[in-house]
Order: sequence, then structure tokens, then C-alpha cells
Amino acid sequence: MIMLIPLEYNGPKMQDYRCSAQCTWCDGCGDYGIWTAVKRALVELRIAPNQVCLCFDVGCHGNGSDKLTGYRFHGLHGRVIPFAAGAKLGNMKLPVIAFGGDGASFSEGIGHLVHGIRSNYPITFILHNNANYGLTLGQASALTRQEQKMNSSPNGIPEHTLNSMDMVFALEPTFVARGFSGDIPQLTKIFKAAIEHQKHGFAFVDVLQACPTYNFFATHEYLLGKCYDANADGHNPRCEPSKARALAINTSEKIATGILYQCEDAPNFYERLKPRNGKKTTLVEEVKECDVEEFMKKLV
Ligand SMILES: Cc1ncc(C[n+]2csc(CCOP(=O)(O)OP(=O)(O)O)c2C)c(N)n1
Repeated sequence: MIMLIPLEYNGPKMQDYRCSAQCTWCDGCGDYGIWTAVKRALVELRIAPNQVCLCFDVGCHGNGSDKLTGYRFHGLHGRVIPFAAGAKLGNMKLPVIAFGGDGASFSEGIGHLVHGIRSNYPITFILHNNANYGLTLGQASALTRQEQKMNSSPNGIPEHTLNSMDMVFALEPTFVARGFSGDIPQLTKIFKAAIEHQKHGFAFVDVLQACPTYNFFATHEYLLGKCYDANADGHNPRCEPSKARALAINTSEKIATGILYQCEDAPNFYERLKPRNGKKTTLVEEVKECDVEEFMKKLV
């Protein structure tokens, strides 16, 4: 086979991430916008498909794992953060992005999200926030509005809706952003910043997304009308956490999007690991082939 290799490599292109598997998301699903913005962000950062680890949770969004190329891992529902963090700690040179739904991240896997943020694992986490369990046909999640009628809760849910941003800020995050699946240029900018933040720790990105099949409240049009770019409006993310927290949780009139908070001064989890201090190699580079025969003989 003859391959044509360009004389000069100008970095990856969008089509390098192209995959022949067909998208099965519903027409109008916000996953399309997020999927496009992720690829754009990676290409603009000159990260090729073989230079990134993309980790997917189970859910509609997780089905994106075979809708693009690159090193991908598709794990168990709610468990994306542990395996993404493990991949990163094994190879600190690798950009790692974890994707999770609001069902997975704020119910089944809420413990992992809590400890991912408080540990300041050096990874990027992108929340596909469609405010329901999409893949299993529209049950209420912890982020569904209490009064919203859903398939398994026709009278609304008995519990109050979790204030997700308030919870995230209580965990002393080092990066918090919010985007909207209908604004791909802004999402691309946010994702680039969130990928670059990995050297400082855990980057939490909440993406409000349309779910035209099950979420009849936060529609594309509703989000388009409510969301505004807080950074363009003068908000500086390197502010006091309390200021960013107030901006993030006050969504009654308008919803602030953009990079809401960023702190580059706190050490990340890896930097706090004393046995790794001063090491120039990664754990992956340190793995050696080892003959365990003698060791096994001692066991029997
Ligand atoms: C531990 C576990 N609990 C529940 C399920 C069933 N399940 C698979 S996908 C899914 C819904 C996913 O919802 P969400 O995480 O919000 O993602 P979305 O589909 O909305 O993108 C559920 C409940 C499972 N596979 N594993």
C-alpha cells in the first residue's frame, strides 16, 4: 500500500478524529455540540488522537466513545473518574478527559466526583448535563427540577433538586466552568482551558445540554435565552471562590457561562504524592517485565 505523507506536518485535523460509526443520538441532542467542541479543542491544542486518553461513562453521552477515534476507554456507570484518574497518574504526560452524565455523576458515582474534586486529580471532567437519565428513557436524576414530570415520576420527584454547583464549590475546586451545548465556539474555548488546567488539577466543566426527547423544560431555546457569557461580561475567574460560587448558583434570572473559577496555585494530587517527588519518569515508563516463577514457587 502506498501512503501519501505530507512533507510538513501541521498538526492534527478534525477529520483525524473521524470515525465511520454512525451517531445514534436523537435529532437535536446536545451531545452533538459537545462532541464537536471536544474535537475542535483537541485539534486547536494540536493533540492528535494517539496523544490523548478519552474516558467515557455509561449513558447516551458515553455512546460517543465509538463516534470518534483516539485512545478511548468506556467503563462502568458512575465510575469514569477512578479509571481516568488512574490512567493519568500512570502517565502524567498524557492529557486525560473524562465524560459523565448527570445521572452517573450525581447519583451512582457521586462519591467519585466528590473525591475527584477534593483530591485535585490532574484530569478534565466534562459533565453532560441533560438533567435526566437519558439512555434508560428519561428518569429523573438528582439534577432534574423537582416539579418536572418525568417518565418514572409523573408527579415530580419527592426530593429537592441537588444544587450541583453549590456542592462543587464546597469541595474547594481549582477549576469550574459552565457551557451550553448550543454554543460550540464558547465550549471549545472552555474545553481548551480545562484541558490545559490539568497540570494544576481537576477541571470541572458543567455543560448544560438539550435533551429534546426527555427534558421538556431546559430546551435548546430556553438555554439559548438564559445563558450569557460571564467572561465577556467582565467576570474574572481568578477571583475569590465565594464570588464565583455566588455567580454559579444564582440561575433564577440568567445563567452565567464561561470559566467561572480558576486557581493555579494549589498543588495537584500527583504533586502531593511524596514518593513521586523529583521523579522524571512516569509510572508507565517504570513498568518492567518480570519473571515471577521463583516467587510463585515460594507461595506453593
Ligand atoms: C451501576 C449502574 N446503575 C445503573 C445502570 C443502568 N443505566 C445505564 S445508562 C443509565 C442512564 C444514564 O444516565 P446519565 O448518566 O445521566 O447519562 P445520559 O444517558 O443522560 O447521557 C442507567 C441508569 C448501570 N448500567 N449501572
